[in-house]
This record gives sequence, structure tokens and C-alpha cells, in this order.
Amino acid sequence: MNGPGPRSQIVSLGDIALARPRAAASAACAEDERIADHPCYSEQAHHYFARIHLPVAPACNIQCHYCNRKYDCSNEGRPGVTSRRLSPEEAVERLKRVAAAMPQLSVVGIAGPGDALANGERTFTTFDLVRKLLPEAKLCLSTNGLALPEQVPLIRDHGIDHVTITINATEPEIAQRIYAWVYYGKRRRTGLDAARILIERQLEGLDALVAAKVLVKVNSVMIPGINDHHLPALNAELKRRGAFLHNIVPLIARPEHGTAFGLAGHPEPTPQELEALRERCGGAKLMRHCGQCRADATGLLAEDRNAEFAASSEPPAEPDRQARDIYRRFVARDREARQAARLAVRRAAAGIDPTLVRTVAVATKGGDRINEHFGHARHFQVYRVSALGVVHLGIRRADRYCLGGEGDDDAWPSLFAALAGCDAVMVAKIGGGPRRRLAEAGINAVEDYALADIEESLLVWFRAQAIAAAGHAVAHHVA
Ligand code: CLF
Ligand code: SF4
Repeated sequence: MNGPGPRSQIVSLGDIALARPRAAASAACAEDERIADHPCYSEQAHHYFARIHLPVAPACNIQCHYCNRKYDCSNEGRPGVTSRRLSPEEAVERLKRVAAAMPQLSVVGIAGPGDALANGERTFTTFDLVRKLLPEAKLCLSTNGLALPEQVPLIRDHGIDHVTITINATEPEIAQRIYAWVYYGKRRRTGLDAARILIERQLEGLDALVAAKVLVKVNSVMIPGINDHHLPALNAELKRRGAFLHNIVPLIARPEHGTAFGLAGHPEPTPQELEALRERCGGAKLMRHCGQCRADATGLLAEDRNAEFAASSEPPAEPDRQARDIYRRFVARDREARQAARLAVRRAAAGIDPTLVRTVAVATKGGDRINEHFGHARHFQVYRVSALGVVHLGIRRADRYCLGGEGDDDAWPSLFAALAGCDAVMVAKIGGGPRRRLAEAGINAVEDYALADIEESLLVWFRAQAIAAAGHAVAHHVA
């Protein structure tokens, strides 16, 4: 069980909105509007809105030690999966199919499989085509930053409002341990020279994007023993420079991926180490719901429907504008209704002893609801709940327990790793066997809130826990 975290991380948007001075509120409203339906920039939006990555950028201009070129760019995804590269025209055909079938689609991104800006021509040609097909879509790209500074005017002119730069260190001595080489000025550079050039270009690009009012997210790969101690300082520097969001993702380094770190047996951070590092960051706002998705990911962050569309040979239909409008109206109404219910339970929880804290995992497949069976979950959203509110700690991946109707005992090590430190796991359903096994490990499986809103359920459950704890304390005192 952990102590309460910094006040700034508490989910209490309703309360903040009530207290905000008018000028600040209107600036924040404009910003809120820019992120309201972006699943990566808004924690709430990821429950409702989907993105598609168009894998049109094959080449890369640097070599990271956590990347194997046979696979996707792991700056904005995870290694070990390969995307079929598409031409801009093929990519837009795929987008047509997805937009026709998925009214939740709000963002079109380019995130590899190499670097979006090392393939500038293909990237901007694709965005031109996307703009014609789906003018209301938000455009998003991800880059290592080496080719960024000169392309900021093009980014702005194409209406690309969201850019991710992966910056793993701002100290060359640290960065030189992360990159094998960078290709710059028509030659390959290594060591400190490479690290200095890359950092300089990344920060120059970041400043230029902020000046152009583009929303910048910075991704940093947490590499234990190399940059983990440095990331809180980087986080503070990002805030100073005006980055909108900082997304610290865990290193993935398996020998089977064939990356330099994987082959060297470099350790990956545990979820608890990642969460502890995030607690030490007090600068730029943190993203905690990244799905580390692949360069052709399609759908909500918690799902990937790419295979369904990649395999389709159906002639693409036009995007269904009516369905898209209806979906947006539904989301607006749903958000409003849930916000009112959440405010009520937050007020009810406010008087509880602030030292009482619970960590809870939730099985969800989207919609901001507890709607996944324990046996089907491939990831859990983890929250810390106290009288101060609900704090989203992050996503923890696990192996699926139920395979073809049978429980798979081999999944337990990964399930226990994902649920480590949790007092409870909230699920839509769970069988007797896994429930008992969790109870033996001190984890309470809760299915009373199946299909209900996550935050509201957490607070209602927490309040019941607090009442039970208070009753227990009184009984103990009397005895
Ligand atoms: Fe894609 Fe990245 Fe745009 Fe999102 S992903 S280019 S900002 S639309 Fe999102 Fe995926 Fe994490 Fe990236 S969950 S890996 S942060
Ligand atoms: Fe790989 Fe991306 Fe790094 Fe390029 S920027 S080496 S594609 S992880």
C-alpha cells in the first residue's frame, strides 16, 4: 500500500474547473478542446476515441540500442512486431475502410515503422491525402527529432497539431550509451559527437514547435541503470521548455527481438519501478496510459484491430459522417452525465481518513467502464484511491488467463507481476478458481461493479472499505 501522491496528480477536473480564474479557464478551454478527442493527449479521451497509425515511413536516420530494424520503431511502440509498409495511396485506402467502420476514429498518426521525418516526403504526401478524405481528423506524428528543426514550418502548414519527440536524455554522456549512431551531415556519427548532435536537434525542434503552438509530447524510454536517475531532471526541463506532456515508457529488451539491449540482457524496469520514477517527476504533466502501440495500430489504445482491416479486400466505402456525428454527440452526453455522478461520489469520499489508501487494478476494454472478464484481460489499468481522489498509475500488461475456455496456469507469473501491490482487482466476471488464487495472494477480486463507470466504482468501493475499516477499528477498541 502506498501513501497519497502529489496533489497535482489527483483526478478532480470538476473541482479544478470550478476554482479556475476566468482568463486561465479560457486558455485551458482552448487547450482542452485541442485534446478532448485525442486518445493519447487526454486520459479521458482514450476510453472513447480511436487512432490509426499509417505505416508509410520505413527508413530511419539513427540507431537506438533498443531497436531492431526488422521491427517497428520502438520509440513510439514496442519491438517484436512488424508492420507491412504502405505507400501513401495504400495507406489512405486502409484509412477509408477504417473510417467507414469506426466512428470513434479521431486521430491519424504516422509513427514508423522508421522515423516519420526521415521519410518527410512520404509523410507529408500521406497527410495531404488524409486531409482531403477526413478533414476533421487530428493529425499526429512521432519522430526521434534529428530531422525536425527544418520541418517545423511544414508541420505547421499541414495543420499537424500534435507531435511526439522521443528524448531519452539531455546529457550527451548518458545519450551516447543509448544510440549506436546518427546519420547527419551526410555521414554516420557515433559516441559523444552523435549524442550531442541529436540532443541539440531535438531541443531546437521542441522549442520551434512550442513557438509554433504545436502540442508537443515527449516520449522517454526508461532504461534502468542508464537514464532512470536522469529522467526527473529531464521532466523538469521539458516543463520549462513548454512541452505539453511527458510519456515515460518502460524499456522492452528481450533477446528474441535481437536488439542490442535485448541481446546484452539489459534489465527491463518493473511496473513498480516505473511508477516510482513517475512519482519523482514534478515537472511536465505525465502520460500514464500509453499502450506502446505498433506502427500500424488501429482502434482504441486498449485494443488493436489492425489485423481486421489489413486483411480486408472489400472495396473501401466513404466515411459515414452521420455515424461520426452521432457518436460524438453520444460521447458529449455520456461525459456530462458521468461527470455529475463522479462529482457526487468525490464529495462523499472527501471526509475519509486521508491516510487510508488502496491500489486497485481494473479490467477494461474501453468506454471507461469495468467491462472485461478477468480471464480475457491482457492488461490492467491500475489506480490509487484515497480521500484525495483517484490517481491513474498506469497500464500493466499480463498474459491472458483463459485460453479456449480453460485456465492457463502458465499465465499466473505475469498476472501476479501485473497485480503486484494491488489490494483489489475489479472485473466484469471471474471464475471461482482464479478468485481463490488471488485471495490467497491477498488480492480481493471484485465483480460487483461490472459494466459501471471506473472512477465512480472505485470511489464507491473505497468508501465501503473506509466504513468497514472504521467499524473494525471501533470494534477493536471496544474489545
Ligand atoms: Fe499515435 Fe503517438 Fe500520435 Fe498517439 S500513439 S503518433 S501520440 S496517435 Fe499514444 Fe501509442 Fe503511446 Fe504513442 S498510446 S505509443 S503515446
Ligand atoms: Fe528504431 Fe525508431 Fe530508434 Fe529509428 S528512431 S532506430 S526506428 S527506435
